[in-house]
Amino acid sequence: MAEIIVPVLTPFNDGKINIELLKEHTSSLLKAGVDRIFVNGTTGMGPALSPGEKETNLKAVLEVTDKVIFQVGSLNMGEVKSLAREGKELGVKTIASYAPYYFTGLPKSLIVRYFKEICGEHDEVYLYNYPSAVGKDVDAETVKEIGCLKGVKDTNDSINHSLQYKRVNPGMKVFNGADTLVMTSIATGLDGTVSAAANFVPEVLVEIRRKVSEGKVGEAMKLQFMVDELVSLAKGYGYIPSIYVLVKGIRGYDVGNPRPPLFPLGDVERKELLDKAIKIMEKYNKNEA
Ligand code: ELE
Repeated sequence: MAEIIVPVLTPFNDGKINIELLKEHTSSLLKAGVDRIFVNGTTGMGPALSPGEKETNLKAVLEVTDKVIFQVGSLNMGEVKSLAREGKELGVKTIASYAPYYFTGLPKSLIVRYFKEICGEHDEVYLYNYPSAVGKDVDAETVKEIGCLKGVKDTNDSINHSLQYKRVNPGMKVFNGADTLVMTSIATGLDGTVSAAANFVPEVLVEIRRKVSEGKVGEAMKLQFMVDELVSLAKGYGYIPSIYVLVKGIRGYDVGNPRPPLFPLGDVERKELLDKAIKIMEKYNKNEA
């Protein structure tokens, strides 16, 4: 069965990670039917966390579940390797990394070497491919050349790009990371989805999967369109800060705040976002869409 993986947000209060809130949110998502927790992803503000904070997040989530993917990427190879080792020591089955970002013009050979070095520290390494954020595409052919990766989370609007990993690397697990392609990822036979929207509407994603498995693709598509509308609304306010508001407003518990420079939304924006989000959900629930 296709997996629904959540890139869990990182709850901050006064700039510090609130471990208890992270644990509660993680438990709630698992109860809602999410399969694995992706720690220190984009939504978790991975690139903005210190190595110590990445470890804090991991340990908090491990107190709740061992169904974890530990994202360790950064621009300091020594730190990346030490986090990979730490993950192994703590019994984490899967780690992941984005490619070294910011630096332009890195030859492919350096990207290949970066991932090979991580594979030297851990048995199960996934690529987190996110070309629009990272500035480089680690495509299926590069993955073949790397040779040791066991999976990829491809945040990419092209489902064909994700399928290409399967074509070229048949044994590999492939997940698409775009919120708008949850249904498509499941229906095309990828291994699942890594969707930020799973933070605030996990049950809807689980329902999309169920509908697809029952062959009710039209109904699944409708739910997907609801997710798309929510995501598009949230992106208008800044996606990651909005996710905190939507979790609290839709799921009913506090998850703290993001950390500047991802500034939290102001009161007026919060209310506006939530009112509009609830209207979207009501419209679909009443079948008016
Ligand atoms: C996605 C982003 C993609 C989720 C993570 C994720 O947070 O680690 O705006 O579609 O590029 O990568 O949410 O956002 P867009 O896997």
